[in-house]
Amino acid sequence: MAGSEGWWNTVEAVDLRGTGRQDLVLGNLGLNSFLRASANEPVRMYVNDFSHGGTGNVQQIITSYRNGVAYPLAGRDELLASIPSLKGKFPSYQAFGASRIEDILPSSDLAQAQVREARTFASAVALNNGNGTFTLRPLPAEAQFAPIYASLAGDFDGDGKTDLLVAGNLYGVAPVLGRYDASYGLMLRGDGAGNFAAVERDQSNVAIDGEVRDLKQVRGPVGQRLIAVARNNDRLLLLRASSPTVGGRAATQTAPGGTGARAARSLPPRAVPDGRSTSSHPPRKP
Ligand SMILES: [Ca+2]
Repeated sequence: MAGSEGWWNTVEAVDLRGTGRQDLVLGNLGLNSFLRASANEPVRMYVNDFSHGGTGNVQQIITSYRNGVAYPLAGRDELLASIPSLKGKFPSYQAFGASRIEDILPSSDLAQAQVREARTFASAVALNNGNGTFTLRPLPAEAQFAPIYASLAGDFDGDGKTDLLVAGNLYGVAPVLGRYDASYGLMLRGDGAGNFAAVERDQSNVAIDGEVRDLKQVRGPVGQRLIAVARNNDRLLLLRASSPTVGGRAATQTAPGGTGARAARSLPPRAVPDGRSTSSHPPRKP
């Protein structure tokens, strides 16, 4: 797909519209970042052994556009730490000023660098047109507040149309960017045609903190639908995803208009892979 270069974190293939074709749910960096990317002003990453250290190590330099000019994301101190040879060229902050990457590094080093470009950071769905092409459709603004690293499709409100649960966050990033922690998981109600609308948290009861890295639907002991939430450096979390009713149709048990997913309970400590047992998420009563 032209112009779809991004910092994609996750892809899920699922028939979102009942067409019999697999659409894609795509988690990207999101749009709540210092970094902005567009078709004409991509974020670039230059990778090369700019320090000429001879150890085979490479450095990555990210640039983004501000007022029509691409500047390195890293400041003088950060660049000098990874490329010490620049100290002679930029003895002061004043000398560094608003240098472009072309002002900082020799053209030969840049010519030999691997360059990667990102042109969109919006998390999206890609709708399968059935002729080998896809149409990229960004998810709503509420889904762009944080990077998405996991998605799960399912009919969570029982209206017969496929909905989405998305989640993510990213803590280990450069100070200039700040950590991406705005997501508490988000339920997106599908209209069956590839459009999705954010569901308020007080309706969805979805409140997942941490760095979510995977979502999977599982069955509980009596057949109830549960969503397993895998988080970096944290316990596995189980959410309830509606309940079967007479006739087997999935229906919500939350407040009217709700979407049916709510925190069920954390796994008992013995089932926690990392052995930690303290709980910051006490069970919620229905
Ligand atoms: Ca639905």
